[in-house]
Amino acid sequence: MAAPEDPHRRRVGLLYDERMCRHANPEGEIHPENPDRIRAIWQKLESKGIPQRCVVLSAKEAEDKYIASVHTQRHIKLIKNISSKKFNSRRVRIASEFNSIYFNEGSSEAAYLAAGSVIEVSEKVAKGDLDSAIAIVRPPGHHAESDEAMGFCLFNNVAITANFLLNERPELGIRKILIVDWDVHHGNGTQNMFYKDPRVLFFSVHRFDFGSFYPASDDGSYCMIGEGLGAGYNINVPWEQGQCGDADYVAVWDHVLLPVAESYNPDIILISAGFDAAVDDPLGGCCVTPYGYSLMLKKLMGFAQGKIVMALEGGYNLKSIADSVLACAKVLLEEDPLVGSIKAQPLESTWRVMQEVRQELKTFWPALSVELPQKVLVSNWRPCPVELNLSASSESTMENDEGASITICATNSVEIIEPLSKLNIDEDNHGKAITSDHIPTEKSPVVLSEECHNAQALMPDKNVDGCPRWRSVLSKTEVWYGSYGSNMWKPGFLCYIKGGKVEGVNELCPGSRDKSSPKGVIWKTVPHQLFFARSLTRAWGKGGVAFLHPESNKNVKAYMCMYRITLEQFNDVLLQENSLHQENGKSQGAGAPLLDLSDIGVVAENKSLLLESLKAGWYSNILYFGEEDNLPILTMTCSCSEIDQFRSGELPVSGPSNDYMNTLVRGLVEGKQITREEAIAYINDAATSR
Ligand code: Q9C
Ligand code: ZN
Repeated sequence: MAAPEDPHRRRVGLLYDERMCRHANPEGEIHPENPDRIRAIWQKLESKGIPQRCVVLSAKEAEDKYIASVHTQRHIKLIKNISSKKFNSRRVRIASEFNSIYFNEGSSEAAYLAAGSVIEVSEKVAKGDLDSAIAIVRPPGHHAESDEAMGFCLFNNVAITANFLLNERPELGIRKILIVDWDVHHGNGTQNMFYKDPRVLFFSVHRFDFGSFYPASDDGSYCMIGEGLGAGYNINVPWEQGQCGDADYVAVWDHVLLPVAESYNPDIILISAGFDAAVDDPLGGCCVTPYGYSLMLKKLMGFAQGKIVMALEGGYNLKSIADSVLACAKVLLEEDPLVGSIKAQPLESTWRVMQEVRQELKTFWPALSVELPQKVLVSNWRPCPVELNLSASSESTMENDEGASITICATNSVEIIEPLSKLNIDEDNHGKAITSDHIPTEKSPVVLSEECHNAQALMPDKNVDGCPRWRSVLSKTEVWYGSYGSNMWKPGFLCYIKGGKVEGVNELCPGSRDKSSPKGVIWKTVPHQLFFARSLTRAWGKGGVAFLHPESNKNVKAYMCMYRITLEQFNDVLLQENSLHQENGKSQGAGAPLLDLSDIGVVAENKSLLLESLKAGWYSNILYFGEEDNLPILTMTCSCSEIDQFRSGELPVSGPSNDYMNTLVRGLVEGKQITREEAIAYINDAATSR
């Protein structure tokens, strides 16, 4: 029962109660949904010292009035009474009238405790008393319909809780709830309860097998997108087959769930956390590892201020579920960085399913309307460079303004690094044009300009000119800013100086305070690897963007277009580059420059400098490449720890979008450095490197 003393430590609620073990199969027969499931989980957590690091809570029975928000009085009455003596002779027969249900003397109490427990921890998370929580409950809930027990589920614990937060505790400010149902079965009950309700976004990823996998109804199809006001707020990702594993789930997270979650911006996330998609589960036939579950969870922690509640649903291999819950608990406790890697490629069917889902939902979620820039490859990956095909293809109806389209073709020259880095190659599109990207328009222009911070507006501590003092100091120092990505195209870069927006870019830039043009432009190559990472940017939509490996490597070279600008301007470029991405877009500048005069000396000495004030940004690492005309040459890129995260899959990696790609080629060609063919070859190379 020890609460963490360190106020900075994350407060994670953990609920377990032995009374929920009293619900058991009366025949004494072996049943997959048995009391040992939650005992095994609890024992594992205890053996690893997890409870001592959490806020341990015990179960509470749910009140009927809360259950009544999703269940009929008839159903509540049945579950309330089914364990009483007067049902002794009829219990088994009644159970047999339901689909996959048993009842015994302990069922009523367990059902009330399971529902009450999820309510209990969720209320604490919503209040902020806890950061997140895990409710180790049974019986599970997500198959339970309003008037029907089903699929081992008596009350729909998660649905009851969602309604409780929305209707009974409005003062807690929970207006939008994301339910993520990663149980291997479709959460039919939850779907039905919120089908017309936009306050609950229900997302379920489940085996469907074209309608033959339990619960084997069409409800689990990707066509079920919600109705009325709830249209667009029901998302099903129906696997066509078993064998789905970490790579498939992570692909769906990166390409469906996370873009939608980002736009929906939930106030809390409830996870219907079944672990029957785990490797070795006897019912699921899938192969998600504990590492996979921990990644799925970690990727959700960036939303809803980390307010996440996991409620156990299914999961029938005792060791698998215990290991998986342990991995999740560690993530919530923010124990230490994840270690592990994703061993397989997404299945070919996963690619197809994602396309179908995105197609179905793209009018509701513009972030999904972009064609996936690259195809997720099936298991036998062949590395292949990307080739720009600048002659317009008549097959492509969605070419960009230049009529350019991208062709991707296979070769077999590049060594394989980390598996997730291979999510960026398209095998079927060999020799064919891929339609070009749309720019997502999920935010209104008003929101966009609010989020694109005006560099001038960020600076208090003003002197008489209305400018902070550091600006006048840094405006007298010049540096070379070495650009290696889209800023190599001068009109693109000038937005960061003069303000405005260039075609193909979905972003209005405030520019620098000092809008004077660069005093010089020269090109250079540096011995660093260019690569593409991340998967979505505000400016370019879907697709990765260019980074330079922070460490030098004599065997490679990267082109850099260097602009001679003032250190004040460089600070404004840094600020804008790091504000592109909404989750990292918090303004940091305030009264002090991001990179001061004294920092120049430090970076010249150490060759690189991690800016603490930008550590949430994508380009927090300043690199130094010597001098030109006695002025330092600087650029910005990711940190070394982010390189590790790209490799582990903790951060997404993705090839460039068409528009982004074209801009790089344009920069290199218009800068008269290399021919178009050479530029294409150069980017091909980078697109298959990490
Ligand atoms: N032939 C949960 O995971 N299977 N429920 C019945 C009948 C029922 C699973 C098979 C599976 C229910 C919460
Ligand atoms: Zn299940």
